[in-house]
Amino acid sequence: MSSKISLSRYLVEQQRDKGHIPADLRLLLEVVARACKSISHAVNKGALGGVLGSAESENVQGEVQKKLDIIANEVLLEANEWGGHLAAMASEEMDSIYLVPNRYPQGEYLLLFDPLDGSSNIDVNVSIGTIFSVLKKPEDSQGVTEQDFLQPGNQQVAAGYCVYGPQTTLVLTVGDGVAMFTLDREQGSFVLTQENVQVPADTKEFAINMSNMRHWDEPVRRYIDECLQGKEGPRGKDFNMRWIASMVADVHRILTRGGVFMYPWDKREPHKAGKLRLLYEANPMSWLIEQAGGASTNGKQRILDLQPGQLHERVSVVLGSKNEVERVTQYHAKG
Ligand code: AHM
Ligand code: MG
Repeated sequence: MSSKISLSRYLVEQQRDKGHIPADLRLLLEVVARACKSISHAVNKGALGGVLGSAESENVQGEVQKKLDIIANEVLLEANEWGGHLAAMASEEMDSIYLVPNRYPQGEYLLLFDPLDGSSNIDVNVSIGTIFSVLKKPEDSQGVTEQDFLQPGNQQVAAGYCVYGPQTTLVLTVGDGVAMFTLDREQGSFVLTQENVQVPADTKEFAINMSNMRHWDEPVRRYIDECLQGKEGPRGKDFNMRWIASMVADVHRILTRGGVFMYPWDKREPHKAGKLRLLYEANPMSWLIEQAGGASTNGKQRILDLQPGQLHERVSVVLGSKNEVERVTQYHAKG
């Protein structure tokens, strides 16, 4: 008998033995994982599946959509709408919320996702991924409105991502630490490959898009400048840099070996609050990082405590190894 633990078994144990998640949430997560599996297949086919390149449309943020952005969005909607566990969904690729059609039973959860993060990497065969966050519909709410989604990240009941790289890996938290599952393509199932993931508190690796340096605010400049000075500078050690331009892949590296990731606010218009979206990028990633012992702020405050004002709100992000995130945050406090 194999001693491998499948995602299904992990979730059953979280429900039955640990009492961490109700049955409906377990089902929801199984469905999200199934959708990720099918997105992974589409991504893998690449040019053979005719899925590369741009579609002739823009999303609500005015970005040109890639064919795979749209496919991934549809896969997630179709997989999740009929199961009875959801009330509504929201996505980076959709202007407003998607209500579960009346012909299906309504559940009590809200699912938010970036169906395919790292869009600029799709056509060049570099890692991309799906990010998701699960909230509970507020109890007093009749029907579902956009307002119901505007909950701080500390209200999430599950969060995760699936990275489509050399391996397809699903990373999940339900508030009981972080677990990683690798897709076994022969069996067609996600298998637990790491539990109790921990981000080291210190690091010598940072991730930021250096081409934006001239737009950064002073505290970010100071932090990066000190890293670049290496052993001879105030930090007394040499730093390495990585920037994949897929948040999923950058965060995956940080969960695996530590590091600090930043997409800060900068002086360009119109993205005054940063580039990344609070509800379906920053919040789920922040919870994962915190569950692994790291930290995540917008430079000033804990991201998970921010009260969202809009569905597609953007936010500055500084996350990863705790001591580095605290340092960047202190520099902002002094500035
Ligand atoms: P996307 O959701 O449209 O793909 O944009 C988000 C991505 C992140 O994955 C990544 O960290 C960032 O954009 C990269 O931005 P840039 O191209 O400015 O380096
Ligand atoms: Mg994204």
